[in-house]
Parts: sequence; C-alpha cells; structure tokens
Amino acid sequence: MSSSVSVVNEGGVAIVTIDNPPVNALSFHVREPLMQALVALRDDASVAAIVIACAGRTFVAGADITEFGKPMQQPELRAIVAALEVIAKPTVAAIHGTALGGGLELVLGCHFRVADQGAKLGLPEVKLGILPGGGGTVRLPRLVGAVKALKMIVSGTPIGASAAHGAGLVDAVFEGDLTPHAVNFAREMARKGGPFTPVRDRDELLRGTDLASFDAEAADLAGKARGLEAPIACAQAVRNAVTLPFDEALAAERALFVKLVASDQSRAQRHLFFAEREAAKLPGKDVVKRRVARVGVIGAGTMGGGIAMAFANGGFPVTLLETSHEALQRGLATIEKNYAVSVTRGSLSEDAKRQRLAQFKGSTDYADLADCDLVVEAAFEDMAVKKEIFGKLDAVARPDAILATNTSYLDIDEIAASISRPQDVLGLHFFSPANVMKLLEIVRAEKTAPDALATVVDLAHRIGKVAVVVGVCHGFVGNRMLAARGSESEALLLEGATPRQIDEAFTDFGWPMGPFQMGDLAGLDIGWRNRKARGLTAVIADTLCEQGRFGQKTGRGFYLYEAGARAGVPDPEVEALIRDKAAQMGIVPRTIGAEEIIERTLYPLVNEGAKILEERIAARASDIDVVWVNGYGFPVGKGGPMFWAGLEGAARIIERLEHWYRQTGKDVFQPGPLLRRMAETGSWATDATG
Ligand code: 3H9
Repeated sequence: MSSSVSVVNEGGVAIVTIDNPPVNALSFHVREPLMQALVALRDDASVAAIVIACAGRTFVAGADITEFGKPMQQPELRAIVAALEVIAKPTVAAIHGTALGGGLELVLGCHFRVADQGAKLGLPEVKLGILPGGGGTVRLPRLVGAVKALKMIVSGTPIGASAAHGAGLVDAVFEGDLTPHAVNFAREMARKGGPFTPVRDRDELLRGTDLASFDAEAADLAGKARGLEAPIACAQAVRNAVTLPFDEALAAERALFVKLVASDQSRAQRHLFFAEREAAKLPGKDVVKRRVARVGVIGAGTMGGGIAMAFANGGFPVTLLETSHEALQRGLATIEKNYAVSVTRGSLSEDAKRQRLAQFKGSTDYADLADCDLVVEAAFEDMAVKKEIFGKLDAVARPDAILATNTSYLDIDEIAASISRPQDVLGLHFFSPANVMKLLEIVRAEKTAPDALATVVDLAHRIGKVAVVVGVCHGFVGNRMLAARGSESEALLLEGATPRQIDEAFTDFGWPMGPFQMGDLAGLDIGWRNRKARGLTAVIADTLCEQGRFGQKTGRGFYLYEAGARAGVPDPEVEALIRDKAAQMGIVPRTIGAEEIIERTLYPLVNEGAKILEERIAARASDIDVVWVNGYGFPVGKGGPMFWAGLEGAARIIERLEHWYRQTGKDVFQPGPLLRRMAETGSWATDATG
C-alpha cells in the first residue's frame, strides 16, 4: 500500500489507516490508495468487517484546501463515499481528534461511527465560503434530522463526541486507545450479521421534518448571513435533502459546491484561513521560548480587566495591580460580574466561574509582580504614565520577565529605551473587550529579543487569540489605517452625507456596523482624547464630545439611544450641527451615493496599508487582512482590505483616488511604489516577502 494509506487484517477485521500529516487532509495521494484499498477489501473473503482510522493527532480534518481552484484529480471524495457505501460488510469509522468537512463526509459513508471521548465532528465548509461537497448536506440530515443538520452546517461549528452520540451521529464513545475498541465493535457487528443499511437509505428522520419550522429556522439564519452566499446555499442544500430524492439532492449539492468554490467570497475566505496561520509564523522558529507560568496585569479598568480575563480563561494565574484598593475592588467586581453574565447565558458553568475567579490575585503593591513571567501594562494612554510604570517594573520584575504595554498608539521604542532591559519590552495590543475579541497585535520594538517575541506569539495561541506581529508606528497597523478611514468619513458628513447613509453603505458592503455606529459603541471620547494629544481635530466628532455626547454610554453620540438600547436612531440635532458646520466652512451639501462612500473611505485604507507594507510595519499583505477582519469587522467574504484591493484592481484604486483628491481639492494623489507595483503586477510582494 502507499505510505498515506495502509491496511492490516486483524483476525478478519481490516484496519485501514490514513496517514497524511499534519491533519490527514484528503489529498489526491490519500484518495487514490484509499479507493483502491476499499475496492480490494470489498471483494476480500478474508475480511468480515472494515475499520477506517487515522494516524497522528486527528482523524481526517477535511478535503485538502490547497487543491481547491485546481482541476480535481480522480477519484473524488464523492466516488469514495459511494464505493464505501455499497460494501455489504460492516464498515466502522474510528474518530479521534477532529472529523471535519470531507472527513465527516467520509465517515457518513460508513455504516457505523465510533469516537474517542475528546473527538469533535463538524462540517465547517461554510467558513471557507463553500458548502459540504461530498454528500454531507444530504447524509447528515438522515442521521441527526434536518433542523439539527441545518444548524451544524450553516454555523460550521463542530460538536463534541457525547453530543454527537446523543444526536445519533456517533454509535459509541470510548475512552482510551480507540482502534481496539473500534475493531471489537466491528467484529461484534459482523457477528450479529446484516443487512447493514447505508446512511443514504435511512430516511426515517427526514420523513418527520416539519418544513414550516425548518424554513423559519433557515430564514432566521439567512438573516444573519450579511451578504455571504455560502450560508444560504448550505440551507438550500439541506432543504433539498428533505424535499428531493437522494440522488437529485446530491446533484444539487454538487452544483452549488462547484459554483461556490469558484466564487470570490470563497477565495477570500480560503485566503484568510491560510493568512491566519501564516501570520503566526516567525522567522527563526527554533528560538527557545521563555517559560510563562504567571501573568501580571497593571490596571483593572475595562482594558486591563479584559486582558486579565483573557489570560485567566486560558488557564493562567493572574496578578492584577491597581493604584488603590477601591479601584482594584471595582475592577475585580466587574470581572466577577462579567463571569456571572456568562453563567446566566449558559456559556460558563458555575464551577468554571469559580475556577476562573480563583486564578486572580489582586494587589496594590508592585513588589507582588516579582513572580510574574509576563506583565502587561494597561494603564492610561500617556507616555509619562507609561514610563513611570515601566521604571517601577524594571525595579521589581524578575530578570527574564517579558514587559508588555497595551498602548494603542504610543512609541514603544521610547518606553523600552527608558528602562535597563529594552530587549524584554514589546507591545500587546488587545482589542476591546479583550476577553472576547480575537485579534492581538503583537508589537515588535526595535530591541525586542527574538525569544521574547516567540514566547508571546505562542502564548497568544494558548489563550485563543489570532496573533499578528507588527512594527512600531503611530497606531500600528489597525488604528493607523483606521485614522485614514476616519478622516474621510468626517469629510463625507460635511459634504452632505448623513451618519445613517454612511453606516448603511458600510453594512451593505458587509461590515457588521458602520464607522459612526462603531464610534458610538467604542466611545467617541477615546478618539477625541487621542486627537487632542496630537493636536488634531475632527470638526463634527470634537463638537459632539464638547457637548458630552460620547456615544452609547451617554445615550447620545452620532445617534440617539433609548435607555439601554444598543441600536441608535438618527438625531436631527446632529444633522443640523453637521449642516451648520458645513455652512460655516462654505461647503454646499450635495447628494452622495454608496459607491462614493466606499471608494472614499476604503481606498485610502488600502493606500495606508500599502504604505505600512512599504515601511515593513507589517511583514505580509495578508497580515493586514488578518488584523482588519479579526479586529475591525472587515467582511470575511471580501478577504480583508489588501485581498479586496486585488479584486477591485489597484489601477482602479489609484485612478479613483486621483479623481477624489481632485474633486475634494486635496493635493494631487501620489501612489506609493508598492501600490503602483500592485497595479502593474497584481501582487503585494515586497522585496522582503519576495
Ligand atoms: C472540505 O472538506 C470540502 C468538502 O466538503 C468537499 C470536497 C469535495 N487542507 O490549523 P492548524 C494545514 S473543506 C489543507 O495550524 P490546529 C494548515 O494550513 C475542508 N491544509 O492546526 C496548517 O499548515 P501549516 C473542511 C490544511 O491543530 C496545518 O495544517 N475542513 C487543512 O490548530 C496545521 O493546521 C476544515 O475547514 C486542510 N483541510 O487545528 C478544517 N487543515 O502548518 C480546517 C489544516 O503549513 N482545519 N491544514 O501552516 C482546521 O480547522 C484546523 O486545521 C484543525 C487543526 C482544527 C484541523
């Protein structure tokens, strides 16, 4: 047999083992020998039952995503599942780790599925902008019912072994070494004798489907799709499984799969899948990492509290430091309240809440940070304050401790230079709420030691963050680009657009919210304080802040908020204020369309991203995409600003920016060398990235 698929006959039970590290994807070099093995075993009289298992850390995690977009080599997964399904002897899948996508579709071709206690099963294709294309939408509903299958396929979220057992997807769950259990199970099934019904013929559950409630559920899910095609196609395919004969539903699934896999949305989502993994890679990966057992957090406000929770959730004991006993108690009380909300929502058990809270040690004494291996400073955004804190840390922290600042803008090189150990200093820029938001910008300062950097990249993954390493500049990658977007949004208001029009153009584009909704949510005072510190102004936003309109938290910002409401309503006062300011500046309002709004806010964003790449603040264009999708809600179906720029065409972006600069009386638009090169070559590759 091939090195990717091997077969042993253990007393009449054939064990087929797939071995394709790291995740046993169903690449061509697996599919071909797998098909040959199944055909041979079907006719082998010495074999009474077949077990399909995997070597390594997981069962098959899906089709090989790197093969998408290329001509598919035969045999395809569908043919393998069909060949498996006609075998008359019992076939048993032994699932450990994850059976995802094509991996789950493969096991749906077996008569039985047994799983290790820790196994997870799911069809996450929707997250790649496609739908299960190996019969998953047609077979899964036959085992778990149409509504359950709909939820699993449209969300893409895997379920654990015991839930899968309860749902009828798995026939038995075992502890310990799974293969011997699977072999015994298969032998027992063979002894009992058939006939063994393939999943395709098990339509008892489907017949009982209440189509009205199915459609209501599907409509609810479609409403959350925000312009993505895949969730809608997934729902349609599962509905087909209920309403069409098996083979017709299978053919319809195929047609949808072929269409989606070629779509820009799926290309964008596959780009992001690999981009997130790429962003985690540092040059010189053999660096020995430092040990991190305890984390210190300075500041128990919103940011510090969230950061402390993120580490506690990842299993780290945390020392939380505040300047006064009152501030510390307030911070700890907020943390406790946040966990209590999770318990009420059912996402955390009372026991887990107790365990997490037990991870916290509060203090007002810097000496208590002496046993921390990493300290994250999350104090006031002020250079003098930061330097004072780092000076105190320098005096008490252990010699190899990593000293991080959560600054959003400040010069980390300057902070590092103010203490005796600049090699241990770096930035950990969390996004609010830090215990929820996935993104972590890890800022490498000029003198940051490679082992300190490698340690925090690893740590970021251990606490479930998507990490991107960036360089020092004002605002790093995300906030620097955000500033480019913000100044144009404000200009559009003055020229005649309303906050609602701009926000709607954004949500129609696929953003979860527009810039003004986001500003109101985050608090307008944050940007105001930052602008004042830098001597900058934003006529409308500054005036709103002067009036005490900080956004949702004060009930008034760009919008008006009823008590406790999260959605704002347009405020005629704000619209009048905008018109007044425009009149004072001699601007005559005009009608502004959605296309102009998108071009004038997002093309400058791309332009700033190109400059960031040129300056090597980001190592790869795809790192910028990861930042924007995970930290700012750039639509996944567009792949992030730099990927989207490729779809738009850099030549068009340059041409339109030239146009808008002329129209709005700015200097002539000067594209940087990288944006220009992108227009010529269609690639963001810099000299550094090749
Ligand atoms: C599908 O099945 C379509 C079918 O319905 C239809 C077919 C007709 N292919 O994530 P990690 C690589 S669509 C190729 O860091 P972890 C990954 O890039 C598929 N490569 O590990 C990385 O490479 P590198 C549906 C893959 O332990 C390395 O493996 N399935 C694939 O943190 C390690 O990955 C999915 O969407 C793949 N399918 O997490 C599941 N998967 O080292 C996608 C991974 O060079 N995979 N790689 O950077 C996952 O969710 C996670 O990888 C998994 C492991 C949970 C399995």
